[in-house]
Amino acid sequence: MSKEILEQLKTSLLELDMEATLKAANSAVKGEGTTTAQDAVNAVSDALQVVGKRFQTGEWFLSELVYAGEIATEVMKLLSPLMKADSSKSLGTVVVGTVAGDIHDLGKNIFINYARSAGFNVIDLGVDVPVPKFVNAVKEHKPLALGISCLLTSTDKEIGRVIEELKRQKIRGSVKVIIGGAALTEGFARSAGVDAFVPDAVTGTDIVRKWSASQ
Ligand code: B12
Repeated sequence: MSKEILEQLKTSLLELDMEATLKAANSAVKGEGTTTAQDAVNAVSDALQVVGKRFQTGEWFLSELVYAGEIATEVMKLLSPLMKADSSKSLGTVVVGTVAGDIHDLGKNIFINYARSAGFNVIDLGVDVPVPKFVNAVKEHKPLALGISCLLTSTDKEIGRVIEELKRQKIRGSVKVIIGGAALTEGFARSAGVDAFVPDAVTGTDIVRKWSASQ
């Protein structure tokens, strides 16, 4: 996969050209050139940052935001096989979901890919996950970590609610909580009482790997 393919991936997505974007992603999957799946994921993420800005400034409308999201979803389906590696021994279980009221899942799915390829058993609760579903999954699967994704500032309070419910049910001490997503910051993470906030999926995987090693 060459730099040109990554540029093609980015510009095609920003031109909302599904066919050309998938063609560029296909070349990436076929391993033409030297760059990695992470480079391709970064190219998609960069393009989506621009999509977000265009939406924010009113240059693009909801229909364009939705279609860019659909293209990115298809691209991630093609890229995810590249992020998977064989691992015979599980490093532990990680439960992951996107908070209630939020249906963004691209970032969550990238983290899941990386965590699985690192050797974790990942239980994916999906999107729009209500507090009881997070808490029941912790009770049922007894994971090493609970990963929560949140892209909307209107739904970030859900994270504090999950923490409160884990405390109320006296299981907060049994699980580490890691959060990620565009709406979140380090300061928010501290006030919500989680164990870690990460800006990207690779850092997130490194942190759960460290938690697993120090068990
Ligand atoms: C694509 C997109 C959509 C798609 C989502 C498709 C999908 N399947 O996910 C669709 C069209 C559905 C959508 C809908 C909406 N969206 Co939207 N969307 C985006 C956009 C452009 C990209 C998000 C994305 O996927 N980025 C790429 C991924 C890879 O990045 P990421 O999610 O941050 O994930 C990385 C890290 O954060 C981390 N990570 C993420 N989660 C987790 C979890 C764990 C456990 C870990 C360890 C790590 C981790 O790892 C990832 C990889 O490194 C953003 C713009 C932006 N700048 O983020 C707006 C954005 C998030 N959306 C926004 C809005 C307003 C909406 C809508 C409300 C629009 C509307 N009026 O209807 C709806 C909300 C629907 C809902 N109820 O959820 C706003 C939010 C503003 C705010 N501050 O709250 C943004 C910021 C756009 C903007 N600038 O205005 N959206």
